[in-house]
Amino acid sequence: MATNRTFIMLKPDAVEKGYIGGILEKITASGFKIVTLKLIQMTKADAETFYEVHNERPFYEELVEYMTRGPIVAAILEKDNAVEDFRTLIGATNPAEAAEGTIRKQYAASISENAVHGSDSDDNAAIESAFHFSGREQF
Ligand code: 3AN
Repeated sequence: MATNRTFIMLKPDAVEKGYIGGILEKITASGFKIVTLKLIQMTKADAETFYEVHNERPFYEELVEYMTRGPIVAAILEKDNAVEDFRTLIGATNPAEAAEGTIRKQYAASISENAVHGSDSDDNAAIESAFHFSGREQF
């Protein structure tokens, strides 16, 4: 996996509210290329594994329930400095603290339902991409 790639998800709240098109438009307008993308339903086991790092946190159960209540969009994006630039584009975890012009400022409802995920490091981008996409699905 090249380090100019990041893994992202549009979470169930964003999909439910019909924000897929608006968020993808903002992503591509910000210079990211979509290298692969799919709509999938995460199982409870998927979400527990994906968010294992948070399993001691008080919001872990709520997070697993939220991430499995409907389909998500999973995608890999490419751009110079993709991981950091995407984190800047999505804004703070808590949308109340997210900067103007960020995806979370525009589309996220709350800290627990915050519309979008972006990997926080190149290593995690590779791990999370491999979790959701087989080699044949990565273009
Ligand atoms: P980010 O998504 O900004 O990297 P993380 O990795 O700290 O934030 O948290 C992962 C996910 O866990 C968040 N996107 C959010 O859905 C949920 N989460 C984080 N902090 C809280 C919290 N204090 N209360 C409820 N849910 C939270």
